[in-house]
Amino acid sequence: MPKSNPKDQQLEPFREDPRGTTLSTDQGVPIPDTDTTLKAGERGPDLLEDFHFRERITHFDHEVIPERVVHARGSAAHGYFECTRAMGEFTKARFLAEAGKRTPVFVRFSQVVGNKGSADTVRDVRGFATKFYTEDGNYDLVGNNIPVFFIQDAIKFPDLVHAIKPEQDHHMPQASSAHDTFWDFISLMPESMHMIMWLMSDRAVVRSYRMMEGFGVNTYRFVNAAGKAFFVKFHWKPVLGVHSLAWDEAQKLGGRDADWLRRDLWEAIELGDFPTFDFGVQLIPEGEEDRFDFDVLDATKIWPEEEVPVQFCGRLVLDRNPDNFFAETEQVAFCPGNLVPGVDVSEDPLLQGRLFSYIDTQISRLGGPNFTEIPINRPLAPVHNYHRDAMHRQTINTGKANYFPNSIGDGQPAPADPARGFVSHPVPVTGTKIRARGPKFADHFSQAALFWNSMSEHEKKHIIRAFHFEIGKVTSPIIRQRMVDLIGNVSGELAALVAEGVNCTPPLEPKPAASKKASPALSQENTVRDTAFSRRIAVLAADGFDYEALERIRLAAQEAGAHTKVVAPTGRAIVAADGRELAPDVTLLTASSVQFDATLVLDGEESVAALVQRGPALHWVNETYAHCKALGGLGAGVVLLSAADIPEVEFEGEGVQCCLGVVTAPPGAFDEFMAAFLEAVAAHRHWEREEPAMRVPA
Ligand code: HDE
Repeated sequence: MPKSNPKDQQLEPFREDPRGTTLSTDQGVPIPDTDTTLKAGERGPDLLEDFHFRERITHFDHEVIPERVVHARGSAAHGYFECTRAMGEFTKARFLAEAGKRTPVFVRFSQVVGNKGSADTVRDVRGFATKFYTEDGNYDLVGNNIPVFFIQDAIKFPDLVHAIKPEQDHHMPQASSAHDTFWDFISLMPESMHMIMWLMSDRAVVRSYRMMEGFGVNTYRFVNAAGKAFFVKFHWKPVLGVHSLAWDEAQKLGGRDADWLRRDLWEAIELGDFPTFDFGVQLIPEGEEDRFDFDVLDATKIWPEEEVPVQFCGRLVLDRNPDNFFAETEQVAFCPGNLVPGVDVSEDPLLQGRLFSYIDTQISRLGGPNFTEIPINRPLAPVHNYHRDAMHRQTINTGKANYFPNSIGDGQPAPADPARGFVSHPVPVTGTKIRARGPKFADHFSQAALFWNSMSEHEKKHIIRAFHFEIGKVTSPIIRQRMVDLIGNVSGELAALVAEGVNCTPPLEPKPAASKKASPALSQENTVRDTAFSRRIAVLAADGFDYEALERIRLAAQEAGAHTKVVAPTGRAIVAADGRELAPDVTLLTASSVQFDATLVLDGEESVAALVQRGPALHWVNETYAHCKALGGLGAGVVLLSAADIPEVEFEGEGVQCCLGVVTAPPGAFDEFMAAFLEAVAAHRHWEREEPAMRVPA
């Protein structure tokens, strides 16, 4: 374990290494027998005096704590944030003060809707919460992978969450928005329309936590040493690009490996493929916020990157898995109100409500106000104050002075020097007490249309299919029609296409598109698609495979940073054509194509002849094709592709053939084949294949 990270060093005394220790009770009494209860005679009954038995059962009975009311399912990692550009001009935050400065972090990624045990790959928003252990105390950036939110005002949050969670009578469906109560609520909440476009897009079906963006969503303030403030929006950009699963693949993964995102994060860190994100900010100087057609305080709006560029100033690297899921991932407590000097809140009404909610919920989830003393939540900065007592208090405050001002304790801890401490930015506040929002908050559709206009053709198709699936599952025709009518405010064309799939009438008088603008930064088509780093490649092989081909393929993949796994028909070692044996990594009995980014069928006539006889091998190839992933056939491997009726296979050509991510080559053309194949893997998906894929029975 790397211990150079100061947070790791702080956690060290709390870690227990069981090696060389003796079993004991919680009181430290050594216990020689932990398997048999103390009884009156061999056949019992048990004796109440058995304190070891009682202690074990009592502790077990109370092991479960409430799960988070939202974002219950998540996974986390330790790492560091490195400032890459000094930002003193905009903020006095010390973690951004000089290039090269490192700050330890703990990041928790999460699903929003499902329970703690729900599947990772459902259509949902993902949480992206970062705790920076800075020298000025903990700073939490509690964001999501979608830059806007469903509602403009936090007071609506309980309604939103009630509507999207399983329905109250039968508690179904789990971890899904595809049901009546959610769409009933949304169809009555026009302000949610922009967020809904993102939720129906590929952004909500992430391939990996390592391949999604993060956004602060709410608007905050940066404040520099001279007291000048800037409205700020925060961005995390994954260096591997923003990538998504195919919808059918996501659903199948929910059964094949419900821990898909959790496992991906864990394994990537164990393999040294450290998840890395660039950190950037969009800044609008205070006083200039009125020149935009959106209100900077409205969390249902983005600041288009073409209008307000993202300025990069840091890098996040996650390089250590937690030691204990409960102690760290479950007990970590974030709050958007955990701020450090240089970062302040704005008047965004969604943010204001969040400031109250997080600590409030943590008090009941973690059993009282002392959760800040739990090791993962402890700041690295020293803590001195007049908080006392309450459940589970760890600190032993000495002396008598538990109040301020005091003379008995020399007036200490004393208030910080304002130049060093946190001082709220002096925002002038005037106005009449009123329940209302600013006029620009009323524009609910132009940015929803901006998003739609910015999508590539295949992204648009995915959005339409997502609407068909989600609204199609709504049993009430009235709700379905109301949704179609609402979508009509974004784009008449989209509403008509949705109506077709859900048995509704297109809006009678289609409105013109709510905006004609587009923002290229919103399309995943424009993301990073030139690296096969950390991708998982399945290599199908059976007895008679070409060992040399395997070695060459592995080497080429390794050089590109990709990982290969040999998939054989069963767990038995397979024998190569030259007699060498190989233990497979996984088998057709245990694994599925959806657990890989690409599939390659190895050369070897006997091997391929054996695979052609197996339905699961044909299905594997078909499914890889249907999910638009790179598919390769080397030498005789092409025969399996042809047996699976893969439409793009070019059998007649000479040399390496590459068509829509299907790569074939004659025996021995390893280098050219792997160059083309890895390029196809790097492209992530070949969505152009979706129409032909409709013909493939996978
Ligand atoms: Fe949260 N949110 N939220 N949220 N949120 C919680 O706090 C809340 C919102 C986000 O990994 C809860 O400790 C309100 C936006 C993340 O532990 C709770 C509102 C964004 C996480 C809460 C919002 C988020 C939470 C539940 C509306 C993106 C998981 C457990 C105004 C910027 C953090 C907890 C982790 C968790 C309240 C909206 C992100 C109930 C009232 C917008 C990533 O306090």
